[in-house]
Amino acid sequence: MMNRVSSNEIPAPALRSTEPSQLATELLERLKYRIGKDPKVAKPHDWLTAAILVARDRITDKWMDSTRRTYATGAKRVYYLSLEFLIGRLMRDAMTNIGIMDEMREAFTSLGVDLDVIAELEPDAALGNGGLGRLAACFIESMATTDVPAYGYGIRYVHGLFRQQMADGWQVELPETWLAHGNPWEFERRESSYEIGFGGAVETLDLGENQQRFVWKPAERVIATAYDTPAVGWRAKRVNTLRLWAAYPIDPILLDAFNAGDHIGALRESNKAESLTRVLYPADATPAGQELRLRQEFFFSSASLQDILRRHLQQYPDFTSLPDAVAIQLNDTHPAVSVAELVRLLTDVHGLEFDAAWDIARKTFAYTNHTLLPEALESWAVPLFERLLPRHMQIVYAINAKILLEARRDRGYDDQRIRNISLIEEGGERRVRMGNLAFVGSHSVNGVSALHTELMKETVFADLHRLYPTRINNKTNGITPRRWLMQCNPGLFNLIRESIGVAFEDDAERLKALDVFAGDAAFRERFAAIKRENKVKLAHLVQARLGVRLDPDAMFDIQIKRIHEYKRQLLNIIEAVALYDQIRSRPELDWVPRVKLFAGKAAPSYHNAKLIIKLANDVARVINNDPAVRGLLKVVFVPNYNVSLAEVMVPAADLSEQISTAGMEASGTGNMKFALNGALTIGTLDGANVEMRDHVGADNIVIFGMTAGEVARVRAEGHNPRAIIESSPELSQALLAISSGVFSPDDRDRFAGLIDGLYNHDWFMVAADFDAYAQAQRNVDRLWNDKVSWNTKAIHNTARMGWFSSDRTIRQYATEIWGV
Ligand code: T68
Repeated sequence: MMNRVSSNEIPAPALRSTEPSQLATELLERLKYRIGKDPKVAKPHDWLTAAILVARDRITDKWMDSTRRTYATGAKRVYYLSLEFLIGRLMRDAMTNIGIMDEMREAFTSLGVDLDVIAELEPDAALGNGGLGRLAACFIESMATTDVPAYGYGIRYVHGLFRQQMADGWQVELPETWLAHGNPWEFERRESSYEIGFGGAVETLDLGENQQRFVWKPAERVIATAYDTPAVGWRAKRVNTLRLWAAYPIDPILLDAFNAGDHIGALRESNKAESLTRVLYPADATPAGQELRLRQEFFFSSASLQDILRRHLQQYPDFTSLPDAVAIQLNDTHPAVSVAELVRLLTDVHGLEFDAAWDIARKTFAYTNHTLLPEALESWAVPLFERLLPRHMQIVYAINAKILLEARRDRGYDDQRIRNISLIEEGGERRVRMGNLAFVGSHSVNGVSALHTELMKETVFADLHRLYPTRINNKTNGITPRRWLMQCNPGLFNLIRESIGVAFEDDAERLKALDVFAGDAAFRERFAAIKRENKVKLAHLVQARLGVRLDPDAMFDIQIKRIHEYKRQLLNIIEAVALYDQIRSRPELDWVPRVKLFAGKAAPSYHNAKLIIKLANDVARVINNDPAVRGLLKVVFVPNYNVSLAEVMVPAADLSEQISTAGMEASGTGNMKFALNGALTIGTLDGANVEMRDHVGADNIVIFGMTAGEVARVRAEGHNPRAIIESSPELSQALLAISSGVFSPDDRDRFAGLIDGLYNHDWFMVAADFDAYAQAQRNVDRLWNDKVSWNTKAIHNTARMGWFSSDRTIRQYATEIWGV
């Protein structure tokens, strides 16, 4: 009848006004009835919870609309399976996307509370290690923004990525406790629970006529319970679901044992189940290896697939329609066991023939690869895999037999090629290769930058690529411009709006309109002033946390990312030492004042990465306390890098360090965040840097060093790093200073081994690229001295980075892989 809300009904939150007074009323309501507090006694955390509940309630109606719309239209659903979602804080993101940020701030002011102070209390959801997890978080936001009906599936770790503290310059890991104050964003779904099995045996039932049925009888079982978080897109067009699984015991307490006095034993099962989802593995780029990790991978894969199949059967009579109704994206190989699990569920549980199930699986799955590092490719020892997942082992063998037969019989593959494509690595300990399983079980296999995708075809997947030549495709990574421009850099965002209007808010490529403003002196001044304000903000943070004073007029040169030898923080530090030497020996020259900032975590077991952190801190201490370079060079390592710290550091950068050994960084996404916020990049031709150069123009990025092809050639032919070092006086001197203990007087040999590695093999081409890097840095100095030219280039970077929006990436996945 009437489409208006009657007076005694609660208006849908989406229809409620966003007047600050209305929001203030809602805040007080939540405080009283949901938290049970009077405003007079409310603690800051109570206000945070109230704010999140107000935002969440407004999102919930949209959420239900979106779900109804997906059912009604029979739209294809996308499932993004990822062991990691590195979300960070959600409140600002949600409020910006539903358009109540400013009104909320006003509402809080009217209640005598500062929203910005409250917002700082929200813990980061750090359910990821680095780029891979952050990409998943950007994708979740962009899938909602571009109106793709999608679910993210992952694990609700009780402890996310460890907190990093410094003890005398060494990294110390402390547990992270993001759930300590509860999580007002999530909805627990007790009704969405599934049993997950491990171990046991497989029974074969003979059905006659050569027909068999297999029944897996697991020895252990746990329950997977869903926790849902709404994921709201820009302008709240759509709200999708991030569904994270937690493990619970089937019997919370063994009463017999308890009653017999074994109080600890009575809880053993319960502890074992819950330990499954307790912690995120903190190693990036190296496989975790342990049994618990394989358990985590299978646990979340199986729960997600059972959930997907249940939902499918609510709408369709059987599974023949699965590939038309469902697309499942595997974020790296961590969920690759899903390929075998889907075949098992379809055959053993739902009674399909193996060939039909295999056909459905292949049409449904797609796989994204994020690394070529051979040591980073996941594989599981056959005995472990077989013990934990006996039925899946059989299925892997069955798939393998099929693939190898086709390759040998139809394509004439010889023994060597067969060995390369096999799902089982032979020779020595037999292992299940998860990359090959994901490859053969998917209709699409994508890399994350153009270069990386080409290298996939030439290296790890060469023989599989020859067998399936249309399967590998490229989807260059992107970042969400909401978090990485609008929210983290409001000054720049407002300047852009004022200058080119609001169209870029819905289409980042419209940032192009900013290009002409690079020629406008007044605009350049304002652009530079905003950068300076962002630098002041970062300087305050560094002063408060480390007691180091930074001059916001110095060049802020920033490298923030996981600490890894291939990312070459060491190259950057050695260059700082060389620069320090030069400034001291020729103080009369016109040096450009620089602050070199670092941040990033090392995997707890990665010895050299931890040593590199210690080196950065040792070098920083010496340089920052030397009056001879005061005001010209500072080095700072900011502890506990996370998404929230990135949101302060990225907008404050003048220079972005993207200096990985060419061919080793699959894409990088930090590189995109910096350039979008008006930093110049110094970088190698690696990952997405190559495409960034194409977009921003070769004049607006500083490229140096060996190419991926050159690195491969030198590695194959062997090189003589010692000779290279000896022919570079600057480098020799810097290395001598480090290895002889100039920066570590308390332990002069501390860095000797690290530096020896450069003399002896230099696998990451630190020595080989040093001179080119140092020269590129001096070119950067020259550019810096011409402020008009620097600012012009910076503006071109912002204007031309729109293509790297994750909205573009998601549209490409949607049309070219998912068919939605
Ligand atoms: C990163 N990979 C790539 N891995 O290094 C980076 N690995 O170039 C790329 O931009 C990004 O993925 C997104 O595509 C990772 O971040 C991990 O974090 C990881 C975690 C566990 C195990 C292995």
